[in-house]
Amino acid sequence: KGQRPCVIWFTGLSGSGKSTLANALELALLARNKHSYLLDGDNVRLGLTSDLGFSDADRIENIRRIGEVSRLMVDAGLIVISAFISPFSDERAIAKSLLPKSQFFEIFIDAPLSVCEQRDPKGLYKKARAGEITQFTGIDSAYEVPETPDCVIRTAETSVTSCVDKIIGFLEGQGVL
Ligand code: GGZ
Repeated sequence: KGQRPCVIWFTGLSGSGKSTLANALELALLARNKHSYLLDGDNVRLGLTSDLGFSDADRIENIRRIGEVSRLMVDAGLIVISAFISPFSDERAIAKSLLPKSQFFEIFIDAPLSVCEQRDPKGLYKKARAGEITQFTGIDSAYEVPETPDCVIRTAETSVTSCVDKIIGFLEGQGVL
């Protein structure tokens, strides 16, 4: 298939909409006959990084492995959608450094913490506030806001469809689609 393999790297808080948008984007790419693969907690943290938790060191190693796997998948010709909090700028930069500029796009899935906390789809913020979970991103673990993302998607004020349209438009602008 004629496609430019690349990594579409989502970063954002828990509840910001990464998984929702990643799944919707995957469908939109499929509709365009693009061969993509979605890396997310469901298929990575259960296997490749199942030995890791949520300490800073474990997150760093989690993202390091995901960056390497993303590069391998790009070598295999895929469009990779990577959807992890990836809270630290340094590790995002390392993942980016593994590929040419034209094949790695950092997309900041941006929603205020208050909105993410209100959404709380898994009740994790509630548990974090109650102290039942520690080292929770945004509560007692850091999230370093991307300073130079390639694209910013604000999910608090935008529908899923419009968010996906914006990402598709961005990828078209980059010549990926
Ligand atoms: C953050 C946690 C934590 C802690 C469990 N902090 O919203 P979710 O539930 O479905 O997605 C979150 C996911 C974060 O895993 P990542 O691999 O994306 O994190 S990182 O990039 O920082 O390595 C959340 C759940 O796991 N979860 N405990 N303490 N999120």
